[in-house]
Amino acid sequence: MSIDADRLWRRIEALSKFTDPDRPWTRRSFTPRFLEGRKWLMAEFRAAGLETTVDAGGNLVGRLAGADPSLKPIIIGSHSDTVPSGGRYDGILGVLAGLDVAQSVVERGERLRHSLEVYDFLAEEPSEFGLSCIGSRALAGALSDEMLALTRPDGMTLRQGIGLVGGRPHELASVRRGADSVAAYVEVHIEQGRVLESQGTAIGVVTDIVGIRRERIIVSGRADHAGATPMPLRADALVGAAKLIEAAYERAGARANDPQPLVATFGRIEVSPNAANAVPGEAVLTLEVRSGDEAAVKAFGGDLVSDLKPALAALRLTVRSEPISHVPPTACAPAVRSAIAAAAASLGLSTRDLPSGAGHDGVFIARAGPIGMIFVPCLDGRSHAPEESIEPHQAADGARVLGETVRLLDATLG
Ligand code: HGY
Ligand code: MN
Ligand code: MN
Repeated sequence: MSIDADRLWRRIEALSKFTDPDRPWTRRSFTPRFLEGRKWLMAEFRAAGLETTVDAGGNLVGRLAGADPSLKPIIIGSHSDTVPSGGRYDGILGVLAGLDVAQSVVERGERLRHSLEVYDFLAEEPSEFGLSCIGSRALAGALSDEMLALTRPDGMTLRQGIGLVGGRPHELASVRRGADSVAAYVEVHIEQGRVLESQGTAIGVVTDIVGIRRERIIVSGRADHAGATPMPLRADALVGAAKLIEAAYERAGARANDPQPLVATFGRIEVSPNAANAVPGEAVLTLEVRSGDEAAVKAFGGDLVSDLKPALAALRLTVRSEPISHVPPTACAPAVRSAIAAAAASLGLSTRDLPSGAGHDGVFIARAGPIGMIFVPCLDGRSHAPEESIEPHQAADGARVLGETVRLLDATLG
């Protein structure tokens, strides 16, 4: 199944240019910029001949009906939102590769046995509501009322946000896919690490996607005058936060060479009153822990807080944590992995198996059917940074392998 490599690259350049001009490459979910990108994408889906809608969960979906309506659909795609100042290719590569594969089917006058659905999942990256993978959670029926009530800083609820992007939050049940309702899900993505590039390998066949747990850790002390409060009387919440951050860094660092390494990040911190002349009274930190070892992911934050409690109490501080989200590690399906490897081999592209340290929508789609992921190398493994970079031939390799994988799965899956 051939794709049009020039068209794919032109589209990647065009969609990435929908960015906040002062901080490339930023297209945050639920913003006017995101909706501009979506409008462009929807027009491209339609022009390519796909039956295109925004589903109740706010996902953009382009569909090609298959010849056998009794078969479950094959789903391909990724996401068009970005992290702040994020990468140019994280997400859009998979959406646009999926679009090109579907368009190539139309142009060749072919009809697949299975319906083919191309998804731009809503808000794969952590959104201003504090939640990620919102569109794929909707498919899995994993958006709880509590999640829908989450608010972003301007007071909008996630329920309202889904409406803002054209979804229908009161009809979420209509997008839910039960167990065994998807023939296969395949996503092309940049690796976001250095393995493929350092080994000169063209294609990564993902074995599994790490588990990710996010917790809010609240350190409470007392806000005081920064000049008039003697050091021994202070209860400085940020000093306690610093102890937690250092301990987490050391504990995760000690597991760097484990068979299932663990990484821990405090990527967000809010201090109040956040003034140069006030002792910090409270620090709210977001801890994110990732590993293929589910038990380790679950235990890390709780152990950290309970072990450090006495040291923080000695600083006149209290500490508590609240869970934000927990997604267990997810295995890619052997049948999809073999199809990807066979597809790459038939195109003369080298492959290797590797785990994904990044999270992806596939972890939710896995509840409805077998999933697989195709990784392509990215420059110096950089991602979630403006420097993220790939070459046109790497994008084309990913799309070609996706097309061939779809062809193989369409021929072999029931
Ligand atoms: O955060 C992640 O792993 C991803 O890039 N969504
Ligand atoms: Mn990302
Ligand atoms: Mn991504």
